[in-house]
Amino acid sequence: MDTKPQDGGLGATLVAKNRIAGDVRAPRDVFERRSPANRDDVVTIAPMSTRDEVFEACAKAKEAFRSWSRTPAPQRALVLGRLARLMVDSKEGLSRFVSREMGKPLREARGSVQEAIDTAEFFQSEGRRLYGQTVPSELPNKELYTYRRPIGVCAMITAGNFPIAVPSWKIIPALLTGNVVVWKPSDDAPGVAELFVDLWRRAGLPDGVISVVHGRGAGSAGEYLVEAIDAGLIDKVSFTGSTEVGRKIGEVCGRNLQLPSLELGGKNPLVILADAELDLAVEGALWASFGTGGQRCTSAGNIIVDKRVMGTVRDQLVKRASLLKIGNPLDEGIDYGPMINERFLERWLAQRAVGVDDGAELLLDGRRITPGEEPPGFMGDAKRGLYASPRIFGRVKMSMRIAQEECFGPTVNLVEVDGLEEAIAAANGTPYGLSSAIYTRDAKAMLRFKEEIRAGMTSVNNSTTGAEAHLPFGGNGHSGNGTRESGIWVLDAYTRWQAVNVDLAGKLQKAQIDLSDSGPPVAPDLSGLLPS
Ligand code: UN1
Repeated sequence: MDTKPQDGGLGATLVAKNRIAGDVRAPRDVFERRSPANRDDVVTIAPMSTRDEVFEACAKAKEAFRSWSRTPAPQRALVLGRLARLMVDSKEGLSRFVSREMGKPLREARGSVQEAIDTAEFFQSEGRRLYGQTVPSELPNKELYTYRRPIGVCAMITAGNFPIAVPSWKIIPALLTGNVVVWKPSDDAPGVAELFVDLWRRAGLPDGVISVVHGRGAGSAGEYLVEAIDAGLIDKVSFTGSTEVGRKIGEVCGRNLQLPSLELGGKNPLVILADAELDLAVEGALWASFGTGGQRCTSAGNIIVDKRVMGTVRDQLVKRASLLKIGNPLDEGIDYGPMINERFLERWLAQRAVGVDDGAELLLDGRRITPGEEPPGFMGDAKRGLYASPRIFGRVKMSMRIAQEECFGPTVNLVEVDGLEEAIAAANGTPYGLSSAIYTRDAKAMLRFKEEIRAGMTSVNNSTTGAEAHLPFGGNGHSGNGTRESGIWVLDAYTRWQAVNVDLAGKLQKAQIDLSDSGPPVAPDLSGLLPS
């Protein structure tokens, strides 16, 4: 890969490329990705793809589909095994690059690379299963089977907050099952995409099986890829991003009779009942709210607390949040780094006035961190980075906009309830249903919560974040369209069932008609029921 040194002693700039069917294309136009920790640090320069390039990538992918889909699954899986080993070997360098490019703390970046390794290892083994079924036939001398068949050209559109883990959830199972991929990575992390695709190449993935088209969303590569659905160039879409964009993609897929995988927003509830182990609950709430600077789709939005323990939870949470160490993501000592981009920062800044207008109480008045106004212990460059201190709203009612609307960033609401019933109602009181959590020692309350919460994922005595790579990931309501990623469940997203029957009778057998057992020898009198 190309890198060029930058002036000013910053890291080298990575030059990312479009790879279309194995060909590296010289870009007509480019965009820069600067580190959110230091806007002077140009981390990556990436091509701004044209519509023609995106369409060409899709058409070329279709050509590659013929041979890749016919490659035996255990052989496809070997590529995943090599990819996993390459990621293990390059984990530290990759993680440092993730931190520098999108701003999550190095510790978490290592976790997100590990998530991709776990996914590759899981699906390597799945390549030796990918089971279908044998099914008994109702006719003699006849065999019935089912097979999973790949769908074709899969368009992947991914977000910048998990720039290697979430793409791996999509690309790895799609390729394992014999599909081909055209990937539009986030413009917040084009360099991570370049490195990831380079590892695929080194792992022996044939040219053309994965193509990358860089660019932005609206009016750029993301939108062109969606246009390619109507042009008949794409068979399946997998998207992680906002509910608003997911809805538009869903509409285009719907009119093309396609079922996309949509992983969308969340306003995730974390419930703390009166009998909870409070230190554990506060620690979980703190991590769920401010881990990754609140920029996970699984971040907690509403902390729903029984009134009997609200005072203690509020005081502890506010105290601990105000002590969080914010700063350079590559510094091992920080709790969270910068906002991923200016857009998230602007929305987060605007959320303050929404909460105040709604009548919520500002328990911790998180602000943009500016030079001269750094909080104690701040370890970043306030002039050059997009930093924000934690915001906590108290006295929040579920009817308020801040309780209903997702806001990526370090902000969380405290909602007071009286007992389990009210807690469940509040937890289900948003249009979303991605992840959720409850802290309690009461086994019956755990059971009730698991059964009644509308979310696709639920933690008991753990935070709302931290899904594992072999469990189904996905949400209900406005959090998605019911599809799931990860584990064996994602196989249904990238394959279609084929039913096969093999007739060995040597004569035409008619299903449902040529039955050797035609039922009991009784003829009920239907004369009163049938028309004469
Ligand atoms: C996301 O924010 O889109 O469960 C994915 C978690 C991570 C994945 C989050 N393993 O928080």
